[in-house]
Amino acid sequence: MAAYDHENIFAKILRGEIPSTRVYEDDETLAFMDIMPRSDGHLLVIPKTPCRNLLDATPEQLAAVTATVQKLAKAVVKAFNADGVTVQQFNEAAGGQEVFHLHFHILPRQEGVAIRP
Ligand code: DGP
Repeated sequence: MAAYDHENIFAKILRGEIPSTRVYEDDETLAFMDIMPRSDGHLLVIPKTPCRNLLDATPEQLAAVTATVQKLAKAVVKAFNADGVTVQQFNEAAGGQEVFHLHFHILPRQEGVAIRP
């Protein structure tokens, strides 16, 4: 597996070098709106420390990120009056990953409405 690239887009978002719509932040994690939302309210949750994906995440990074994912999954269901929520996570190009900083997608879902491609 390749080394962590400090110039990836989410590292730049963390450093404030490119804009993002931040919706939640704590000492260890950040959440912001996905620039290409596949459902209304599509969020991304990332650790603040360097981590390429699930394959090199420490237990501490994983614990912090998943705690935030659960918190925000509950919050978006409430905020969007959603019927459900999809959580997605991709690892390496072959696994569908495009940005190489660990992230979880949170997609609020409405009954009968497909997520956009
Ligand atoms: P993936 O690595 O396949 O989980 O997809 C990366 C996601 O990141 C994709 O849904 C689009 C989103 N994304 C890519 N570039 C940016 C960006 O500059 N800003 C934001 N907010 N999201 C981005």
